[in-house]
Amino acid sequence: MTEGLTSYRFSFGPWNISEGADPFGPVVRDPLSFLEKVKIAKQLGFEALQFHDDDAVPDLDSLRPAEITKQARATKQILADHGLAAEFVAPRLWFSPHTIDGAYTSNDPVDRAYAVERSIKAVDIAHELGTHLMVLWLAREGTYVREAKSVPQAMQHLVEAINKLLEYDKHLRILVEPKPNEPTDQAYIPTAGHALALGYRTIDPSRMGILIETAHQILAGLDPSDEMGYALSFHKLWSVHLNDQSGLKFDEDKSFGEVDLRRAFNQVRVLEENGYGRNGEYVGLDVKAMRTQKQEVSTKHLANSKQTFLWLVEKVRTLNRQLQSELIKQRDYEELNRYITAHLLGVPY
Ligand code: XLS
Ligand code: MG
Repeated sequence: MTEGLTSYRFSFGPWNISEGADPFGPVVRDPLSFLEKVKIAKQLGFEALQFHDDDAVPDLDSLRPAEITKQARATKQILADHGLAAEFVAPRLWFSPHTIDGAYTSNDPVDRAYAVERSIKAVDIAHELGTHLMVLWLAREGTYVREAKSVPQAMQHLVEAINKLLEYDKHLRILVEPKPNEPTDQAYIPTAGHALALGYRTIDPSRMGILIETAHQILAGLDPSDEMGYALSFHKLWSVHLNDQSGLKFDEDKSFGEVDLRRAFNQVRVLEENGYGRNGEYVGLDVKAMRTQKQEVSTKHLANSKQTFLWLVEKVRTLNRQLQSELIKQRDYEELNRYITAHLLGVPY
């Protein structure tokens, strides 16, 4: 364990303040402008925003390079005016007609070329926003029908696409965000292990990292704190998307710790015990406001997730380590359970 206390810095993405539409019903809240979202981020004590390329430059595909640069600079100015940073840029490779059947791994070479071109534009935007980090959530890289694609071929396409990005910008660092399904039936990169191995096949593994999202790893049937610990052990955990998830269903992006407080505690514990945040990593959230929230209280999921994280940091810091080691030595894990429960509940042990 590293000495001294980490002072955590938080981030979220503009898509985390949303209007409440779901596949079965329309929006229920008014949209907020980017500027309003920036003000909320500041008010709630966040220090950075995460971006999809078109959060920074709307309608990106219809703009000329000079227009893209101009808009990216305008976005950067708004951030600078409010003392916020951009954590990363993620190319949105799941909206265009060119990405219906996958992006980097589409069966159509024209679509694959689109995906790389679009990602290069995202690299340029990241540059303007002052970040070297790009997140790849590989939304449509996967299959609905197994026989429609070849996994080895898809891996080759993925590696080639990533290599082009690494070559294009020598400072770029890429974080793969694994997810096992949704929107595809089966995604090619479902876990930290898959993401890590993919990185080692590229031309520069030292610039390939991982972003772990809580809900995604629960959907993969794994414990998010173990996935984080795994990535940390390779020094590859460069960002997180904290949230929560109730069982195996659609990706819920619930507020952090809302479903399983102990699971949340263990994520905070593994981050804290392994010095996460000391190299400038942000505590990123990827949380969704419930459709039932009224307009005026539609950012509480952000405030609550951050608060829960900080409460749990206190729980980690006040854990009786001597008792923990003693119980481990005795192999009395049932007693360890009881102690952790009492500690989390704040009742006398
Ligand atoms: C979706 C992802 C998405 C990424 C950013 O499931 O979590 O929000 O984090 O592209
Ligand atoms: Mg995410």
